[in-house]
Amino acid sequence: MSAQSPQLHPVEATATTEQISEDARRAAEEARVGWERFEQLIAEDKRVEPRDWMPNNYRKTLVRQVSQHAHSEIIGMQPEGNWITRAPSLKRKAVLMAKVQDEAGHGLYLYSAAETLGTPRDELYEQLYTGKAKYSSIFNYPARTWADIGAIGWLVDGAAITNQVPLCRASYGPYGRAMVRICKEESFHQRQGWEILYTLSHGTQAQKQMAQDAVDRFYGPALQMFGPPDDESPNSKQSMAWNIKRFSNDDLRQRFVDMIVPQAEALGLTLPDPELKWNDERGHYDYGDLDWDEFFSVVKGNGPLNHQRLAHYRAARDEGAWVREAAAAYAAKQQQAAHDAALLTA
Ligand code: FAQ
Repeated sequence: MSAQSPQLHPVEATATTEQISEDARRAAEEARVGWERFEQLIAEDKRVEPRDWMPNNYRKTLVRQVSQHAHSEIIGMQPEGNWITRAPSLKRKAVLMAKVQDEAGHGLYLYSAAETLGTPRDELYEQLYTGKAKYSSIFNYPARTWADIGAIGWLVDGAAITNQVPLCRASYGPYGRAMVRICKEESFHQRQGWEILYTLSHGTQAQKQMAQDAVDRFYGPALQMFGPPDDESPNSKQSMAWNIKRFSNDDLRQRFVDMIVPQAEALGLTLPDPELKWNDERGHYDYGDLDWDEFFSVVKGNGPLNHQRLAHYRAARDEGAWVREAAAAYAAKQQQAAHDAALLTA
Protein backbone atom coordinates (compact mmCIF):
# COMPACT_ATOMS: atom_id res chain seq x y z
CA MET A 1 0.00 0.00 0.00
CA SER A 2 2.73 2.46 0.91
CA ALA A 3 4.15 4.51 -1.94
CA GLN A 4 7.47 4.69 -0.11
CA SER A 5 8.56 2.34 2.65
CA PRO A 6 7.93 4.69 5.58
CA GLN A 7 9.68 2.57 8.22
CA LEU A 8 10.88 -0.93 8.90
CA HIS A 9 7.98 -3.38 8.70
CA PRO A 10 7.25 -4.78 12.17
CA VAL A 11 7.59 -8.34 10.86
CA GLU A 12 11.20 -7.56 9.99
CA ALA A 13 11.57 -5.78 13.28
CA THR A 14 10.53 -8.96 15.13
CA ALA A 15 13.27 -11.03 13.46
CA THR A 16 15.52 -10.68 16.47
CA THR A 17 12.86 -10.85 19.19
CA GLU A 18 14.23 -14.10 20.62
CA GLN A 19 17.23 -12.23 21.98
CA ILE A 20 15.27 -9.39 23.43
CA SER A 21 13.02 -9.18 26.43
CA GLU A 22 9.46 -10.38 26.71
CA ASP A 23 8.27 -6.75 26.89
CA ALA A 24 9.96 -5.89 23.63
CA ARG A 25 8.54 -9.04 22.01
CA ARG A 26 5.06 -8.08 23.12
CA ALA A 27 5.53 -4.50 21.87
CA ALA A 28 6.69 -5.79 18.50
CA GLU A 29 3.66 -8.08 18.28
CA GLU A 30 1.35 -5.18 19.12
CA ALA A 31 3.01 -3.11 16.41
CA ARG A 32 2.60 -5.97 13.91
CA VAL A 33 -1.10 -6.27 14.69
CA GLY A 34 -1.42 -2.49 14.69
CA TRP A 35 0.29 -2.22 11.35
CA GLU A 36 -2.00 -4.80 9.77
CA ARG A 37 -5.05 -3.08 11.17
CA PHE A 38 -3.80 0.32 9.95
CA GLU A 39 -3.23 -1.03 6.45
CA GLN A 40 -6.69 -2.55 6.50
CA LEU A 41 -8.32 0.71 7.64
CA ILE A 42 -6.61 2.58 4.81
CA ALA A 43 -7.45 -0.11 2.23
CA GLU A 44 -11.11 -0.01 3.29
CA ASP A 45 -11.09 3.81 3.31
CA LYS A 46 -12.01 3.96 6.99
CA ARG A 47 -10.92 6.42 9.66
CA VAL A 48 -7.81 6.12 11.79
CA GLU A 49 -8.50 7.41 15.31
CA PRO A 50 -6.05 8.86 17.89
CA ARG A 51 -5.70 5.66 19.92
CA ASP A 52 -5.17 3.44 16.89
CA TRP A 53 -1.67 2.29 16.13
CA MET A 54 -0.20 4.26 13.22
CA PRO A 55 3.19 4.37 11.51
CA ASN A 56 5.48 7.14 12.72
CA ASN A 57 5.65 8.75 9.30
CA TYR A 58 1.86 8.87 9.02
CA ARG A 59 1.77 10.63 12.38
CA LYS A 60 4.59 13.00 11.38
CA THR A 61 2.97 13.84 8.05
CA LEU A 62 -0.29 14.68 9.77
CA VAL A 63 1.33 16.82 12.47
CA ARG A 64 3.18 18.68 9.71
CA GLN A 65 0.14 19.27 7.51
CA VAL A 66 -2.42 19.92 10.26
CA SER A 67 -0.16 22.28 12.21
CA GLN A 68 0.84 24.19 9.04
CA HIS A 69 -2.83 24.45 8.29
CA ALA A 70 -3.54 25.77 11.81
CA HIS A 71 -0.70 28.30 11.55
CA SER A 72 -2.12 29.47 8.20
CA GLU A 73 -5.48 30.17 9.77
CA ILE A 74 -3.87 32.15 12.58
CA ILE A 75 -1.46 34.17 10.43
CA GLY A 76 -4.28 34.49 7.87
CA MET A 77 -6.18 36.68 10.36
CA GLN A 78 -3.67 39.48 9.88
CA PRO A 79 -4.38 40.81 6.36
CA GLU A 80 -8.11 41.01 7.05
CA GLY A 81 -7.85 41.97 10.71
CA ASN A 82 -5.98 45.01 9.51
CA TRP A 83 -9.12 46.17 7.67
CA ILE A 84 -11.69 45.80 10.46
CA THR A 85 -11.35 49.42 11.57
CA ARG A 86 -11.44 50.63 7.97
CA ALA A 87 -14.39 48.59 6.64
CA PRO A 88 -16.65 50.98 4.70
CA SER A 89 -19.86 50.42 6.72
CA LEU A 90 -21.09 49.01 10.02
CA LYS A 91 -22.47 45.95 8.24
CA ARG A 92 -19.17 45.28 6.44
CA LYS A 93 -17.31 45.71 9.73
CA ALA A 94 -19.55 43.23 11.57
CA VAL A 95 -19.24 40.67 8.78
CA LEU A 96 -15.47 41.03 8.57
CA MET A 97 -15.09 40.76 12.33
CA ALA A 98 -17.13 37.53 12.30
CA LYS A 99 -14.98 36.15 9.49
CA VAL A 100 -11.71 36.90 11.25
CA GLN A 101 -13.06 35.29 14.42
CA ASP A 102 -14.00 32.23 12.37
CA GLU A 103 -10.39 31.96 11.18
CA ALA A 104 -9.21 32.00 14.81
CA GLY A 105 -11.70 29.22 15.54
CA HIS A 106 -10.40 27.19 12.59
CA GLY A 107 -6.89 27.53 13.96
CA LEU A 108 -8.06 26.24 17.33
CA TYR A 109 -9.94 23.22 15.90
CA LEU A 110 -6.84 22.36 13.92
CA TYR A 111 -4.43 22.73 16.85
CA SER A 112 -6.76 20.44 18.81
CA ALA A 113 -6.68 17.88 15.99
CA ALA A 114 -2.87 18.10 15.85
CA GLU A 115 -2.63 17.64 19.63
CA THR A 116 -4.46 14.32 19.40
CA LEU A 117 -1.38 13.08 17.53
CA GLY A 118 0.74 13.63 20.62
CA THR A 119 2.46 16.95 19.94
CA PRO A 120 1.61 19.49 22.65
CA ARG A 121 0.06 22.75 21.49
CA ASP A 122 2.83 24.83 23.09
CA GLU A 123 5.36 23.04 20.93
CA LEU A 124 3.35 23.87 17.82
CA TYR A 125 3.05 27.53 18.85
CA GLU A 126 6.79 27.58 19.49
CA GLN A 127 7.50 26.30 15.98
CA LEU A 128 5.51 29.19 14.54
CA TYR A 129 7.01 31.71 16.97
CA THR A 130 10.57 30.74 16.06
CA GLY A 131 9.83 30.75 12.33
CA LYS A 132 10.53 27.00 12.04
CA ALA A 133 7.00 26.19 10.91
CA LYS A 134 5.55 26.95 7.51
CA TYR A 135 2.21 28.58 6.84
CA SER A 136 0.44 29.31 3.58
CA SER A 137 2.41 31.51 1.18
CA ILE A 138 -0.66 33.60 0.39
CA PHE A 139 -0.62 35.38 3.75
CA ASN A 140 2.72 37.01 3.02
CA TYR A 141 1.06 39.36 0.53
CA PRO A 142 -0.40 42.68 1.66
CA ALA A 143 -4.09 43.65 1.67
CA ARG A 144 -3.72 47.15 0.25
CA THR A 145 -7.27 48.22 -0.49
CA TRP A 146 -10.81 47.34 0.58
CA ALA A 147 -11.16 45.43 -2.70
CA ASP A 148 -8.36 43.14 -1.50
CA ILE A 149 -10.72 41.97 1.24
CA GLY A 150 -13.13 40.96 -1.53
CA ALA A 151 -10.35 39.20 -3.44
CA ILE A 152 -9.19 37.37 -0.31
CA GLY A 153 -12.73 36.12 0.33
CA TRP A 154 -13.44 35.13 -3.26
CA LEU A 155 -10.04 33.77 -4.33
CA VAL A 156 -8.22 32.82 -1.11
CA ASP A 157 -11.20 31.30 0.69
CA GLY A 158 -12.33 29.87 -2.66
CA ALA A 159 -8.98 28.11 -3.09
CA ALA A 160 -9.07 27.04 0.57
CA ILE A 161 -12.50 25.38 0.11
CA THR A 162 -11.48 23.65 -3.11
CA ASN A 163 -8.49 22.22 -1.28
CA GLN A 164 -10.32 21.44 1.95
CA VAL A 165 -13.58 19.79 0.85
CA PRO A 166 -11.67 16.59 -0.06
CA LEU A 167 -9.87 16.84 3.30
CA CYS A 168 -13.23 16.24 5.02
CA ARG A 169 -12.60 12.63 3.95
CA ALA A 170 -9.03 12.57 5.28
CA SER A 171 -8.24 9.22 6.83
CA TYR A 172 -7.36 10.74 10.20
CA GLY A 173 -10.68 11.15 12.03
CA PRO A 174 -10.09 14.35 14.06
CA TYR A 175 -8.70 16.18 11.01
CA GLY A 176 -11.54 15.13 8.69
CA ARG A 177 -14.20 16.05 11.25
CA ALA A 178 -12.63 19.47 11.91
CA MET A 179 -12.63 20.11 8.17
CA VAL A 180 -16.39 19.55 7.86
CA ARG A 181 -17.15 22.51 10.10
CA ILE A 182 -14.38 24.64 8.65
CA CYS A 183 -15.64 24.12 5.10
CA LYS A 184 -19.15 25.24 6.03
CA GLU A 185 -17.74 28.49 7.39
CA GLU A 186 -15.38 28.97 4.45
CA SER A 187 -18.35 28.85 2.07
CA PHE A 188 -19.83 31.88 3.81
CA HIS A 189 -16.42 33.57 3.64
CA GLN A 190 -16.16 33.03 -0.08
CA ARG A 191 -19.63 34.42 -0.73
CA GLN A 192 -18.96 37.55 1.31
CA GLY A 193 -15.77 38.15 -0.73
CA TRP A 194 -17.62 37.61 -3.99
CA GLU A 195 -20.32 40.02 -2.89
CA ILE A 196 -17.79 42.74 -1.99
CA LEU A 197 -16.22 42.42 -5.45
CA TYR A 198 -19.63 42.35 -7.17
CA THR A 199 -20.64 45.57 -5.41
CA LEU A 200 -17.37 47.27 -6.35
CA SER A 201 -17.40 46.06 -9.94
CA HIS A 202 -20.93 47.46 -10.34
CA GLY A 203 -20.03 50.77 -8.66
CA THR A 204 -18.05 53.69 -10.04
CA GLN A 205 -15.29 53.28 -12.60
CA ALA A 206 -12.71 53.82 -9.83
CA GLN A 207 -14.32 51.11 -7.67
CA LYS A 208 -14.38 48.66 -10.56
CA GLN A 209 -10.71 49.42 -11.24
CA MET A 210 -9.92 48.80 -7.57
CA ALA A 211 -11.66 45.40 -7.76
CA GLN A 212 -9.80 44.50 -10.97
CA ASP A 213 -6.48 45.51 -9.47
CA ALA A 214 -7.10 43.32 -6.39
CA VAL A 215 -7.98 40.31 -8.56
CA ASP A 216 -4.88 40.91 -10.71
CA ARG A 217 -2.64 40.79 -7.63
CA PHE A 218 -4.27 37.85 -5.83
CA TYR A 219 -4.93 35.50 -8.77
CA GLY A 220 -1.41 33.99 -9.10
CA PRO A 221 -0.67 33.66 -5.36
CA ALA A 222 -4.15 32.11 -4.83
CA LEU A 223 -3.41 29.43 -7.46
CA GLN A 224 -0.14 28.74 -5.66
CA MET A 225 -1.95 27.94 -2.43
CA PHE A 226 -2.44 24.41 -3.82
CA GLY A 227 1.29 23.83 -3.50
CA PRO A 228 4.05 23.22 -6.03
CA PRO A 229 3.39 21.38 -9.32
CA ASP A 230 2.91 17.63 -8.88
CA ASP A 231 6.39 16.78 -10.13
CA GLU A 232 7.88 19.05 -7.45
CA SER A 233 5.60 17.95 -4.61
CA PRO A 234 7.61 15.50 -2.48
CA ASN A 235 4.75 14.71 -0.07
CA SER A 236 1.76 14.20 -2.35
CA LYS A 237 2.30 10.60 -3.40
CA GLN A 238 2.56 9.21 0.10
CA SER A 239 -0.18 11.47 1.49
CA MET A 240 -2.52 10.25 -1.24
CA ALA A 241 -1.58 6.62 -0.60
CA TRP A 242 -2.58 7.20 3.04
CA ASN A 243 -5.88 8.87 2.05
CA ILE A 244 -4.85 12.14 3.71
CA LYS A 245 -4.80 14.07 0.44
CA ARG A 246 -7.41 12.84 -2.04
CA PHE A 247 -6.27 14.75 -5.12
CA SER A 248 -2.95 16.05 -6.36
CA ASN A 249 -1.96 19.73 -6.13
CA ASP A 250 -2.36 20.23 -9.90
CA ASP A 251 -5.74 18.48 -10.03
CA LEU A 252 -7.13 20.75 -7.34
CA ARG A 253 -5.60 23.82 -8.96
CA GLN A 254 -7.31 22.87 -12.24
CA ARG A 255 -10.61 22.39 -10.44
CA PHE A 256 -10.27 25.86 -8.94
CA VAL A 257 -9.45 27.51 -12.28
CA ASP A 258 -12.47 25.82 -13.89
CA MET A 259 -14.64 27.16 -11.07
CA ILE A 260 -13.46 30.78 -11.05
CA VAL A 261 -13.45 31.53 -14.77
CA PRO A 262 -17.26 31.70 -15.06
CA GLN A 263 -17.45 33.42 -11.66
CA ALA A 264 -15.09 36.16 -12.90
CA GLU A 265 -17.32 36.62 -15.95
CA ALA A 266 -20.34 37.00 -13.66
CA LEU A 267 -18.42 39.61 -11.68
CA GLY A 268 -17.60 41.52 -14.86
CA LEU A 269 -13.87 41.21 -14.10
CA THR A 270 -11.02 39.54 -15.98
CA LEU A 271 -8.36 37.12 -14.77
CA PRO A 272 -4.77 38.22 -15.45
CA ASP A 273 -3.71 35.31 -17.67
CA PRO A 274 -3.69 35.73 -21.48
CA GLU A 275 -3.35 31.96 -21.88
CA LEU A 276 -6.61 31.16 -20.08
CA LYS A 277 -8.71 29.34 -22.67
CA TRP A 278 -11.30 26.56 -22.67
CA ASN A 279 -9.84 23.31 -24.02
CA ASP A 280 -12.60 21.17 -25.52
CA GLU A 281 -10.44 18.09 -25.71
CA ARG A 282 -9.45 18.19 -22.03
CA GLY A 283 -12.79 19.52 -20.84
CA HIS A 284 -10.91 22.09 -18.74
CA TYR A 285 -9.49 25.59 -19.00
CA ASP A 286 -5.84 25.81 -20.01
CA TYR A 287 -3.89 28.36 -18.02
CA GLY A 288 -0.42 29.87 -18.21
CA ASP A 289 2.65 29.07 -16.11
CA LEU A 290 2.77 30.50 -12.62
CA ASP A 291 5.83 32.20 -11.17
CA TRP A 292 7.27 29.29 -9.19
CA ASP A 293 10.52 31.10 -8.40
CA GLU A 294 8.47 33.68 -6.56
CA PHE A 295 6.50 30.93 -4.76
CA PHE A 296 9.60 29.12 -3.48
CA SER A 297 11.13 32.42 -2.43
CA VAL A 298 7.99 33.30 -0.42
CA VAL A 299 7.91 29.83 1.17
CA LYS A 300 11.58 30.26 2.18
CA GLY A 301 10.66 33.44 4.06
CA ASN A 302 11.43 36.11 1.48
CA GLY A 303 7.94 37.21 0.49
CA PRO A 304 6.77 40.80 0.75
CA LEU A 305 5.51 40.47 4.34
CA ASN A 306 7.02 37.31 5.90
CA HIS A 307 9.00 39.31 8.46
CA GLN A 308 6.12 41.59 9.34
CA ARG A 309 3.65 38.71 9.75
CA LEU A 310 5.91 36.83 12.15
CA ALA A 311 6.91 39.97 14.05
CA HIS A 312 3.24 40.80 14.57
CA TYR A 313 2.48 37.26 15.73
CA ARG A 314 5.40 37.35 18.19
CA ALA A 315 4.42 40.75 19.56
CA ALA A 316 0.81 39.60 20.11
CA ARG A 317 2.03 36.45 21.83
CA ASP A 318 4.50 38.32 24.03
CA GLU A 319 1.94 40.94 25.00
CA GLY A 320 -0.59 38.22 25.86
CA ALA A 321 1.84 36.21 28.02
CA TRP A 322 0.49 37.68 31.27
CA VAL A 323 -3.06 36.58 30.35
CA ARG A 324 -1.93 33.01 29.82
CA GLU A 325 0.08 33.06 33.05
CA ALA A 326 -2.89 34.46 34.99
CA ALA A 327 -5.23 31.85 33.48
CA ALA A 328 -2.81 29.04 34.37
CA ALA A 329 -2.41 30.36 37.94
CA TYR A 330 -6.20 30.60 38.32
CA ALA A 331 -6.69 27.05 36.98
CA ALA A 332 -4.04 25.74 39.41
CA LYS A 333 -5.76 27.54 42.29
CA GLN A 334 -9.15 26.07 41.33
CA GLN A 335 -7.63 22.62 41.09
CA GLN A 336 -6.03 22.97 44.51
CA ALA A 337 -9.33 24.18 46.00
CA ALA A 338 -11.19 21.21 44.50
CA HIS A 339 -8.51 18.86 45.83
CA ASP A 340 -8.71 20.39 49.34
CA ALA A 341 -12.52 20.20 49.32
CA ALA A 342 -12.37 16.53 48.31
CA LEU A 343 -9.99 15.81 51.22
CA LEU A 344 -12.33 17.52 53.68
CA THR A 345 -15.35 15.51 52.57
CA ALA A 346 -13.48 12.21 52.39
N1 FAQ B 1 2.54 27.82 1.21
O1 FAQ B 1 4.87 18.23 -1.08
P1 FAQ B 1 3.96 19.42 -1.02
C1 FAQ B 1 -6.87 29.32 4.43
C2 FAQ B 1 5.15 23.44 1.27
S1 FAQ B 1 -5.99 27.97 4.95
C3 FAQ B 1 3.58 27.46 2.01
O2 FAQ B 1 3.00 19.60 -2.14
P2 FAQ B 1 1.84 18.89 0.87
C4 FAQ B 1 -8.02 29.79 5.24
C5 FAQ B 1 4.70 22.17 1.96
O3 FAQ B 1 4.29 22.42 3.28
C6 FAQ B 1 -4.68 27.80 3.80
N2 FAQ B 1 4.16 26.25 1.92
O4 FAQ B 1 3.26 19.47 0.41
C7 FAQ B 1 -8.04 31.24 5.32
C8 FAQ B 1 5.94 21.33 1.85
O5 FAQ B 1 6.88 21.72 2.83
P3 FAQ B 1 7.36 20.72 4.04
C9 FAQ B 1 -3.82 26.66 4.18
C10 FAQ B 1 3.65 25.39 1.01
O6 FAQ B 1 1.73 19.10 2.32
C11 FAQ B 1 -8.55 32.00 4.28
C12 FAQ B 1 6.56 21.76 0.53
O7 FAQ B 1 6.00 23.02 0.22
N3 FAQ B 1 -4.45 25.43 3.79
O8 FAQ B 1 -6.50 29.81 3.44
C13 FAQ B 1 2.58 25.71 0.18
O9 FAQ B 1 1.63 17.52 0.33
C14 FAQ B 1 -8.56 33.39 4.36
C15 FAQ B 1 6.26 20.77 -0.59
O10 FAQ B 1 4.86 20.75 -0.92
C16 FAQ B 1 -3.92 24.24 4.14
O11 FAQ B 1 -2.94 24.18 4.84
C17 FAQ B 1 2.01 26.98 0.29
N4 FAQ B 1 1.00 27.38 -0.48
O12 FAQ B 1 0.80 19.84 0.10
C18 FAQ B 1 -7.57 31.87 6.45
C19 FAQ B 1 -4.68 23.03 3.67
N5 FAQ B 1 2.33 24.64 -0.62
O13 FAQ B 1 6.21 20.66 5.00
C20 FAQ B 1 -7.60 33.26 6.54
C21 FAQ B 1 -4.06 21.75 4.14
C22 FAQ B 1 3.22 23.70 -0.29
O14 FAQ B 1 7.63 19.37 3.40
C23 FAQ B 1 -8.11 34.02 5.49
N6 FAQ B 1 -2.79 21.48 3.53
N7 FAQ B 1 4.02 24.15 0.68
O15 FAQ B 1 8.56 21.38 4.62
C24 FAQ B 1 -2.65 20.88 2.32
O16 FAQ B 1 -3.60 20.52 1.66
C25 FAQ B 1 -1.24 20.60 1.87
O17 FAQ B 1 -0.38 20.68 2.96
C26 FAQ B 1 -0.76 21.55 0.73
C27 FAQ B 1 0.71 21.20 0.40
C28 FAQ B 1 -1.61 21.37 -0.51
C29 FAQ B 1 -0.80 23.01 1.18
